[in-house]
Amino acid sequence: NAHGTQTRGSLIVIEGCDRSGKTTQCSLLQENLTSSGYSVKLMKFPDRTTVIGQMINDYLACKQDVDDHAVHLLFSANRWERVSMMLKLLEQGTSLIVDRYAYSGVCYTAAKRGFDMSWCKQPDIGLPRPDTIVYLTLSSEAAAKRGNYGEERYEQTDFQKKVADNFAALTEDSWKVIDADKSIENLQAELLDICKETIKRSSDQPLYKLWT
Ligand code: Z5A
Repeated sequence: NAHGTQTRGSLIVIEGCDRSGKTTQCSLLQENLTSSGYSVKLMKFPDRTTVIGQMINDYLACKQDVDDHAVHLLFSANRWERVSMMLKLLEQGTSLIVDRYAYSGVCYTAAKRGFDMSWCKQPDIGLPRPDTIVYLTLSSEAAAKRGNYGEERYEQTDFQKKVADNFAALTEDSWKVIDADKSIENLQAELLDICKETIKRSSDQPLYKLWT
């Protein structure tokens, strides 16, 4: 900027229920933003490449049973183990496009019997707060028509319905809620505009902490 200080990157989170197209859209965002000259890195939670991520992967693939409380904490720990890298990149001016974050953490666990949103939020308090949260909605009927549905744990329509209700309860005014039942190209155009606007708006703003 005019004073020669480096502007920070933006933290942009894409949330949504299963099969809403988050992964498809996030990769396209990375491609399109990079080719327009933005410095962008794609991240995905759960990050299955770490030791904790592998434990989560075995749980999701139904290879391993884990207590519901313990697995909730693993998902959170999997985010915390990436925070120092995230802060470094943001500080260097790289924007992060993040496929799922703490909001998935809260909404999926809180859909289980005996859990409430307030307990579920606790371990993620203090994570970097996103500059923008996009929430992609998709009806369970539309989701069921998309590929590979029902292979992993959590992929049953009644559970997904509870998750969607939790997202609706968690949504704040600042969230961008977008109907994902449209072509990949049209959805991408909308998301690209949101990302560019966020990067412009937040570059000189402080980065806040989640749920504080
Ligand atoms: N979970 C949790 O419990 N706690 C946590 O803290 C976190 C996650 C972070 C795995 O997540 C599970 O972990 C997830 C939440 C829980 N449980 N469930 N269910 P994941 O993100 O690794 O995996 P996933 O939810 O199964 O997401 P996904 O497979 O990555 O789905 P997606 O990213 O939303 O969609 P996609 O892969 O881009 O697209 C799905 C299919 O639809 C594919 O065949 C596409 O070609 C097709 N598609 C995409 N867009 C369109 C459009 N626009 N039209 C038609 N078809 C499309």
